Amino acid sequence: MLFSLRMAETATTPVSDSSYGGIHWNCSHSKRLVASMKLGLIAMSGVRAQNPELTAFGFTLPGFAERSRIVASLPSLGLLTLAALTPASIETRYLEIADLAVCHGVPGEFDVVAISSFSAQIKDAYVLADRYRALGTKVILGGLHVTAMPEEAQSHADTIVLGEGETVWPKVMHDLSSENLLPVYDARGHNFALENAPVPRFDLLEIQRYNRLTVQTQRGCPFRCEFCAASIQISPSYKLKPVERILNEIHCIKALWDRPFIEFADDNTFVNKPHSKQLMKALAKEQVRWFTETDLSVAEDLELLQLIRDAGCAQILIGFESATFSGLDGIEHRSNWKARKLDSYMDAVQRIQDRGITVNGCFILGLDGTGPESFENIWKFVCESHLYDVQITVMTPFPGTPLYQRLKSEGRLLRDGAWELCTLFDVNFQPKNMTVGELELGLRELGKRLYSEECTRERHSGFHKRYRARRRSLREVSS
Ligand code: B12
Repeated sequence: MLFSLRMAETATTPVSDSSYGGIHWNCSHSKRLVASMKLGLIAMSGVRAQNPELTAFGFTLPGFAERSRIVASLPSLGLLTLAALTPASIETRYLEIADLAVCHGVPGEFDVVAISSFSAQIKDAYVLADRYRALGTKVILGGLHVTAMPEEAQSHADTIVLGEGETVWPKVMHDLSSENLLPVYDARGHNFALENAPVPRFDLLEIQRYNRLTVQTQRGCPFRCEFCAASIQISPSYKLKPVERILNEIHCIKALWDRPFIEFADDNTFVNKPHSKQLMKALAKEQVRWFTETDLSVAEDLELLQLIRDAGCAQILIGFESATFSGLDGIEHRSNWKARKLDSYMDAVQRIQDRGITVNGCFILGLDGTGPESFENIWKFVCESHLYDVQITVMTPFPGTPLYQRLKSEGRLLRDGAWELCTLFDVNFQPKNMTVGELELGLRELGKRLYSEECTRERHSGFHKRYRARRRSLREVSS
């Protein structure tokens, strides 16, 4: 298994109002807890790839392993959010399990556990759920995978929750207390308003274990990329969290960690430009560093770019997906937006990076409109665009996505139900214009080139050189 193994266990400590800046959501836990019920919130939390050659590759390449180490330390924002909606009468603990193989039996003694996992570790989640149920502990399962595969999940749980957890969690807790839990709580017909978003219970974390924390500023995305398996899967519409709510969360984090690093857990942060600008202006006063994912349209708004730069941005990650028109054609279902933007890719990278914002460009390997030549195309694009960082992943048919349905109906899934391969690095489909072996080799070879120490150093130092030169020339023009 790839990367570090971790199992953190943090007990709920009742907190006083003052330690959280008087923000109500986090502080609703009474000091006079009469703990009648013990709830374990358990996050499956590893970062992994199954293919042993890829695993070895992951360990040996610094650029690649570095990013994985960083992201591997993120907590489950979903569970921390539900914790904020859990009544004070229920004693709540938050745990993470990175690798079930090193966890014998079950961690902790609980009356009920709520387990969250994405597809890649869902089978481990099921094993854990079965172990708990064998001991008489009630199991609640929810999240993206469970929402996509409800029947499968139901056979490992007393209760499953489909869709956004917030809309039904208070009822789940009520029914739990009255020993009346239902087998299914389906929130998919409800659209949770982020105006009502509670502040996640960051105070449940042993904060020093984390090198960044997540904050969600919105859910969904107006685009419809065929492969997307993020919050678009559970959010009935694209919606924004009010800026004051986002700031509340950041203030709560700062009460625990004065100069935090934040990762926005959004599908596409800067789609709505007025909201983005309002958020950036507010963030500029907060002294936090942050990272997020977005699309290329940021490059078209110079005012926004300046605000992003001034607001403490460490890096933005942009889904370029492919370096060719044939690769992009048709992947965004609404208006073929990504294909239409291809001609502006190079300029966009330059415009963003000229403002001192580093771009991590993401490319998907194995797209239907690409063949073995695509690896060289990406390499050339990365060199010519001077991208600061690059992320390459393999096209992945996550359950619930249009891509999964299409590949299944075309008979192109190699192992249907092999969710452990949903890692973004393992190949589990028959590529259209190359063999599986060519795709795996292409990933490894391109990875070796892109993540070599030399190439990474050149990309990074090239960025700084170009940025300094641009600032010098701007100074000369203005003087
Ligand atoms: C932070 C993050 C991580 C973190 C934290 C994981 C964690 N334990 O939550 C880490 C770094 C560990 C991680 C690991 C991986 N990740 Co990740 N990650 C993300 C990221 C950036 C944000 C997720 C997030 O915080 N969302 C916000 C919260 C509020 O939403 P939520 O979790 O869906 O929770 C809501 C509901 O689903 C529900 N809910 C969730 N859990 C539960 C449980 C119960 C009991 C109930 C009732 C309700 C409920 O209620 C919540 C509130 O509405 C997303 C990308 C993105 N932009 O969204 C990718 C993403 C989720 N990750 C992804 C992947 C592929 C991985 C890895 C496989 C990478 C790898 N190679 O190892 C692993 C898999 C780990 C696993 N457990 O299977 C995919 C998952 C797709 C899928 N459907 O499986 C995403 C969408 C990225 C992508 N490119 O497609 N990831």
